[in-house]
Amino acid sequence: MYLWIVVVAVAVAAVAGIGAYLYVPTDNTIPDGDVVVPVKASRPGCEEADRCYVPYSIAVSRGGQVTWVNGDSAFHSVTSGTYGNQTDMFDSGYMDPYESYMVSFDDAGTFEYFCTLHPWMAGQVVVE
Ligand SMILES: [Cu+2]
Repeated sequence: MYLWIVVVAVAVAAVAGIGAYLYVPTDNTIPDGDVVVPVKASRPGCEEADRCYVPYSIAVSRGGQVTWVNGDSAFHSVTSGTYGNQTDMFDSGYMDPYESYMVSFDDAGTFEYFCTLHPWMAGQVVVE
């Protein structure tokens, strides 16, 4: 079984009503994810086709979870808000290759997110 490591989940959950978890794989397998950071997302250009996070937009029901996986060989983050306007809803911190990050969403709405390392990387979660 995979071992989930809780990262600031309690603090984040208390503030925003969500849970967030960073998963560090114990071997070289890429874990399953709903949204994947594809190879070469660290280079500008992926935003031209909205493919810095795949899929760019993902829909979940209230109370649902989204899992991101870093499938690239560079560090990336999954951080709420937009570049220059970060919010405190969730932040994976630096994700190593093959690490995954899970956030549960309790409130409806459209939530933008981005990568703190690569300003062109953006995506969104639509909670219905
Ligand atoms: Cu990035």
